[in-house]
Amino acid sequence: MGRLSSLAVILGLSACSSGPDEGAILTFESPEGPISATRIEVILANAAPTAIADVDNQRRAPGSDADDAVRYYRQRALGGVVEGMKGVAGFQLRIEPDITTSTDEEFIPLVFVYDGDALVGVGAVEDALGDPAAVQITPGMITRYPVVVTGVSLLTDPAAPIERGTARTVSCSSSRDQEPWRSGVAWFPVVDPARPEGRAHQLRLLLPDVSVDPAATDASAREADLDCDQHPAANNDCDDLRSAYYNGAAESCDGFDTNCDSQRFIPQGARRRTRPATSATRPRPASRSATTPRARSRLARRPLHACAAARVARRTARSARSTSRGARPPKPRVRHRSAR
Ligand SMILES: [Ca+2]
Ligand SMILES: [Ca+2]
Ligand SMILES: [Ca+2]
Repeated sequence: MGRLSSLAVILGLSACSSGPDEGAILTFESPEGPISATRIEVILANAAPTAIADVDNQRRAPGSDADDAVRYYRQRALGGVVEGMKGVAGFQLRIEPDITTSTDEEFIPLVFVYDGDALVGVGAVEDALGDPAAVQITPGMITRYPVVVTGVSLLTDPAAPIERGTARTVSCSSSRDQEPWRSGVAWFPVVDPARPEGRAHQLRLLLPDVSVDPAATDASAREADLDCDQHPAANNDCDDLRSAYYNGAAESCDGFDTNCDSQRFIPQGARRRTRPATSATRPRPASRSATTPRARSRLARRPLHACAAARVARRTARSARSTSRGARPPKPRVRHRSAR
């Protein structure tokens, strides 16, 4: 059985305060197939209901109409790092309690699996719906749980959408001079073939703000503001993975909904309007060539550079789920109008 390499670092749990017969024993499974791993990072999230936030309609990517239901977790205590294994299937570790650090007896362990420096898997003890569940870590008790590890590929392009089986780390920096610090991780587990309706949430873990306190190990008090744009995801940020997007941001004619109002401004060509001229408004012809039917037709077709607004037909996660169950999808409504 593996044991967390440094309990003092991991949970803030003290090895000397606990005996070998207490704590939570986690046994790793990788049902999709073997996942090679050289390092496992365990982070213990706060299991209190008030520390977990569900946010619907988080946009998947800047140019995307799709959005996801997202569940936020907050780190409660440092987990730790186990190194030196060759794979995750069958691996076991024990998390010991340390009442000198935390009196909590429930945590949600979130597991990040690395092969070298590359994040290759994520894992959790899953509830009946496939979402991360809590484990009991109580002095004087042994508890046992399976950890289901699924493969992920780490996205390096900030604009890339988080699809199933992908993950992204989000860094923040308060100023140009400050080194970016790891604000959190976002990932979307693959679908479980045995429970196609399960694992319905994209998952996000908020880590402690070490720009404020370098020794912080508890993110329980952080707002659900993963991208540190000062706009919490629940009510002011349709894209909490990218700091350029939030309610009130300046909108550009770039095709992206920067200010989260579901409207995008798209550069596109527009045709000149021709109105029937009256005798009073009809201009005198400048030349004979401009008055020919062919010249008037060419003038009408000449495109103008314009910015048109299109209301984005946002597809909620709920409607996406009902669609996947066979319901008729809502008819998209897209309106166009010329910019003034
Ligand atoms: Ca935000
Ligand atoms: Ca944002
Ligand atoms: Ca907009």
